[in-house]
Amino acid sequence: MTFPGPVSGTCTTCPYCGTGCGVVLTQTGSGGMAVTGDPDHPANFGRLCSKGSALGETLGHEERLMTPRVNGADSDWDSALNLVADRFRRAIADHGSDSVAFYVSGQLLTEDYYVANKLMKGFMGSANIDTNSRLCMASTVAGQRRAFGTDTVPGTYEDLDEADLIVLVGSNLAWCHPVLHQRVLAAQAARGTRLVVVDPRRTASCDAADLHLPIAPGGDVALFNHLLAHLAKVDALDQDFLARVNGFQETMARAQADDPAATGLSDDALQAFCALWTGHEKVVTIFSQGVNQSSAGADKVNAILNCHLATGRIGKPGCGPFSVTGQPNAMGGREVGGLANMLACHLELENPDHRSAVRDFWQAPSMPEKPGLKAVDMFRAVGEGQIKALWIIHTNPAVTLPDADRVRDAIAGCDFVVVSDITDRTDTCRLADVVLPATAWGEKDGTVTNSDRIISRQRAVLPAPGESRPDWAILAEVGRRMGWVAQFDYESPAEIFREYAALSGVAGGFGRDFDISGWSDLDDQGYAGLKPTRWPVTGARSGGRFFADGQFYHADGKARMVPVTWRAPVARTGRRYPFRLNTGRIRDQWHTMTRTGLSARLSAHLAEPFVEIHPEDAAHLSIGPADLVWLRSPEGQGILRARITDSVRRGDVFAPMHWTGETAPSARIDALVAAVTDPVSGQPESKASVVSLARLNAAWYGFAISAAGIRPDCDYWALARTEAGYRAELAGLDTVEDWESYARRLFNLPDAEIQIIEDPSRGMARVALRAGERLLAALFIASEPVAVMRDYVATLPGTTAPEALSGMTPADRPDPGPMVCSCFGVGVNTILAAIEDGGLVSVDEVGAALQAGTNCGSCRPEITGLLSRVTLHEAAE
Ligand SMILES: Nc1nc2c(c(=O)[nH]1)N[C@H]1C(S)=C(S)[C@@H](COP(=O)(O)OP(=O)(O)OC[C@H]3O[C@@H](n4cnc5c(=O)[nH]c(N)nc54)[C@H](O)[C@@H]3O)O[C@H]1N2
Ligand SMILES: Nc1nc2c(c(=O)[nH]1)N[C@H]1C(S)=C(S)[C@@H](COP(=O)(O)OP(=O)(O)OC[C@H]3O[C@@H](n4cnc5c(=O)[nH]c(N)nc54)[C@H](O)[C@@H]3O)O[C@H]1N2
Ligand code: SF4
Ligand SMILES: [Mo]
Repeated sequence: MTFPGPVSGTCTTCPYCGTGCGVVLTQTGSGGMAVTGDPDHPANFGRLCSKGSALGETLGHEERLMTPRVNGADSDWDSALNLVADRFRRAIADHGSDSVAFYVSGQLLTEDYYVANKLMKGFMGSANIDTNSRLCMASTVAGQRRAFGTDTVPGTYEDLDEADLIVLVGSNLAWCHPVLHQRVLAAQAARGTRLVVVDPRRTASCDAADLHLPIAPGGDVALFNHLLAHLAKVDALDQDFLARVNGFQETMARAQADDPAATGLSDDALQAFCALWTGHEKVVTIFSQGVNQSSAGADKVNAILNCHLATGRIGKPGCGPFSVTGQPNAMGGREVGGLANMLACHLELENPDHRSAVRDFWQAPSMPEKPGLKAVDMFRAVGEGQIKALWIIHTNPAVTLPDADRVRDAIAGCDFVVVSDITDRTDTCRLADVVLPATAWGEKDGTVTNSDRIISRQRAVLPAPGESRPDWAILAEVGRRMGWVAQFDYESPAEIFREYAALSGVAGGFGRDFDISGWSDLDDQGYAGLKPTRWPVTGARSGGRFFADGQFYHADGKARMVPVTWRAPVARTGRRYPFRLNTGRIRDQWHTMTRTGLSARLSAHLAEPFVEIHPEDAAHLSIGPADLVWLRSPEGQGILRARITDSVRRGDVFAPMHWTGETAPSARIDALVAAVTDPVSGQPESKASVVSLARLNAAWYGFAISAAGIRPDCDYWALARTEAGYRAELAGLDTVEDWESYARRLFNLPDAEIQIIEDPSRGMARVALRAGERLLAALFIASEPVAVMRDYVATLPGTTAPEALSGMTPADRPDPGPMVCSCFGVGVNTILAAIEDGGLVSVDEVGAALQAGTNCGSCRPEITGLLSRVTLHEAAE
C-alpha cells in the first residue's frame, strides 16, 4: 500500500471524530479515491488516524440505499415526500404539535441541522427535536452553562502544545481522538508534558501516562472535590480570579465535606495527583464520555470546572478544561440548537426575548415555550404512543440508546416512522415505514465545527449515487410540502449558512458568545473556498480563547462554581447482578459500523465483540480465554467472547458498543444498559449498568469464512469483512446432526462441490465448499472454541488453498496473528518476532523494521504494549 504525498485534490473534513481533521481527497486513475491528511489544516497538520486513512475504502455503493422506500418497497421521491408531509401534518392536526418528533445526530452538517431545527421548532411548533448528542455531550453542555452562563469550550488545541500537565478524565484519547493523542505525545517529547489518565480501565491512552488512576466507576466528583480541597489547603488558589467567580464558599465547603474514599484510589495515588496539579501551572483537563455518560455527568463536569476556576487556569495559553467532542459536528449541533432545550446560536428556549427574536427572524407562525423531550424520554413517549410521527436522521437508535430492546419495540410500534440514512441495512431502518436515501460523506456539502470551535467545510467530490439527496434538501422539501414554501426555499447549503450566520448576529446582539455574523454576506464563492476558521467571526472579534479576561455569560458577567457532592451510579451491584458493565469504543470502528465495517483493514483489528473480565473474576466463574460469556442485566441479555485481562478492575467488565443486529445480534450491548439519566442533563449513564456473567455452555462452536456475504441464524454469531470476503464466529446451544447441509444453508451454496472431515465423537467437523479448485467457503466446527489460525484462514476464500481444512498456515508461511497496524497490515506475531529476533527496544525501531506505526500512528500505543510485554517476559526469565 502506498501513501501519496500532498496532492492538489479537494480539501474536506473527516466525517468521524470531533478532532475534525482536514482531509485531501483525490480521484485516482482507477476510479477510487486517495485520502491524505491536509497539511494546512490546524486540527491535524497532515496527520490522519487509521479510520481517517481508510476513508477511501468506505465509499463503495455495495450497501447504499439508492431510492426512497415505503413499506419495504422501492418508491419515488414525490410519493415518499408527500406521504411524510401528509402524516406529519395529520398528526399535528389530530393530536397537536407535541405528537411529532425528530431524532437527529451530531454527524449532521450544520446546514442540515439548521433546517431540521427550524422546521421543528419554528414551523411544526414543537421543541421535540433532540439528538444523539444527548447521549454524548449533554452533560458538558449543562455543566458549562451552569459555570459559564453559556456552552463554550474555552480553550484551543494549541493549549495541548503548551501545557505542562494534561489530565485525561474518562477519555481514551489514543483510540477515540488519535490525532489529538499524537499531539499530546509530541508535547510530551518536546517539553516533558506530564500525562495523567483517570479511567477505571487501563486503556491504550495509559501507555504513555506518568500516572494512571484506576478510579472506581463514578468516582470523579469525589476526586475533583478532593483536589479542590487540597488546592485550598496548600494555598494554590487564584484570589484575583476568584473575584470573577460566584459560589466559592459553598462549593469549597461541599468539596471539603466529600469523601475521597469514593474514588477507590490509594492515598499515595491521590497525593501524587494533587502534587502534579500544584507542581504545574499550565494544566489542561481533557474529558469525555467517562465524565459525560453518567447519572452525575453534569456534576462531574462542574467538579472539574471548579478546580480550573478556583486556580484561574482557564482561557490562558496551556490552561483550561477541555471537553473533546465525539462526533464531527457535535459542536455545530449544539451551536445550531439541535438539543430539545436550546434555541439556535446559543439562544435560550426559556428566555421570552430570545424566543421572539428567533420567531421574528424566521417569520415563524409559533414557537414552543417549553423544552421538548430529551432522547431517552422521547423514545419512552414513542413507546407509550404519544408520538404519532417520528423522523430519525443520521443515527441508529435501535442500537445505541440505552434499554435498546425497549427502544426497538417502541419504534416498531410507532404509527409512522421515517428514517434518513445512506444504507437501509441498519437495525433502525428495518423498523421504518419510510426510508429516505441520503447522500454520504464525499457527496455532500456543508460545514462542521470541531472540538476547538474550528468551522471547516465538508466538500462534495463524488456524484450523488442513485436518487440520494442531501439531508438539508430532503428536510426543506418536506417543509415546502407542508406549506412553508418561502421559509424553506433553499437552493444551496451556502444560502442556509448565510441565514444562520445572520441569525447568530441576532444572538450576538443579546451578548451571546456564538456569533459568526461576519459571514452573513459570504457569497457562494466565499463559501466554496471557506478556510478552517475558529469562531467567533464578527467585525470586532475572531477566534481566540474565551474567559481569559474574566468575562463570563451569566447576567452579572461572573462565572459560577457549582457545589457538588459525589453520588454513586444509580444501578447498584448486588447478589443478582454482581458486576459493573462499562461500555465504549475500539480503535478502528465507528459506532454501529455502517461505514468502518465496510473496510477489511479496519475490521481486522478487533473482528469480534468481546467482554473484558479480570483474571480473578474469570477464574472464579470458570471462564477461560475465548469462552463465550452470557451476560444478563435487569434490561436484557447478551453473549460475548471473553477477553481475560487485568486492564479492568475486579468486579468491572467492559464491552464495546459497535455490534448490531446486522453484525452480531447477541452483542448489541445497549440491550443490557439501563435507561438511567442525569437529572440535570438528561444524558444516559452508558458506563455503569449492572450485569451477571456465566460461561455459555454451547453445544458447538464454529468459525466460517466465505467469499460472499452470509447471514447466520445461530445463537451466537459475529460477522466481519475481510479482504477475501467475510469471516464469522458462530456458536449454537443445540446439537447439529448434519454439518454438510448446515454449511450449504449457511453459505447458500446448495450445489457447490464439498470436502468434509468429521469426527462426531469429538464434536469436530470441517467443511470446504468449492467451485472447481477455488475455495468459496469453509466452516470449522468444534466442541470448544475453535482453534484455527484465523487471520491466515480468512485470506483463503477465492484461492485454491488445497490444505484449507487444516486451518493452519503452511510451514513456510508464518501466521501474522491479530492485526495491530491497519495501515500496513502488520500482525502481533510479526511484531513480537521482530522485537525478539532483532532486539528492538522502541516503537521507532519497530517502525523502521516493519513500517508498523509509521503512517497514522494509531497503533503506536499497542506497539509500546508489545515492547513492554517482551521486556517483562525477558525480565522474568
Ligand atoms: N475509534 C473510535 N473513535 C471515536 C468514536 C468511535 O465510535 N470509534 N466515537 C466518537 C464519539 S461520538 C465519542 S463521544 C468519543 C468518545 O470518546 P471517549 O470518551 O474517549 O470513549 P469511550 O470509550 O466511550 O469512553 C472513554 C473512557 O471512559 C471510561 N470510563 C467509564 N466509566 C468511567 C468513570 O466513571 N470515570 C472515568 N474517569 N472514566 C470512566 C471508560 O473506561 C473508557 O475508557 O469518541 C469519538 N471517537
Ligand atoms: N452503551 C453505549 N451506548 C452508546 C455510547 C456508549 O459509549 N456506550 N455512546 C453514545 C454516543 S457518545 C453516541 S455519539 C452514539 C452514536 O450512535 P449512533 O449515532 O446511533 O450511531 P452511528 O452508527 O454513528 O449512526 C449513524 C447512522 O447514520 C447513517 N449515515 C451515515 N452518513 C449519513 C448521512 O450523510 N446522512 C444520513 N441521513 N445518514 C447517514 C449511518 O449509516 C448510521 O446508520 O451512541 C451512544 N450510545
Ligand atoms: S482523529 Fe481520526 S477519526 Fe478523528 S477526525 Fe482525525 S482522522 Fe478522523
Ligand atoms: Mo458521541
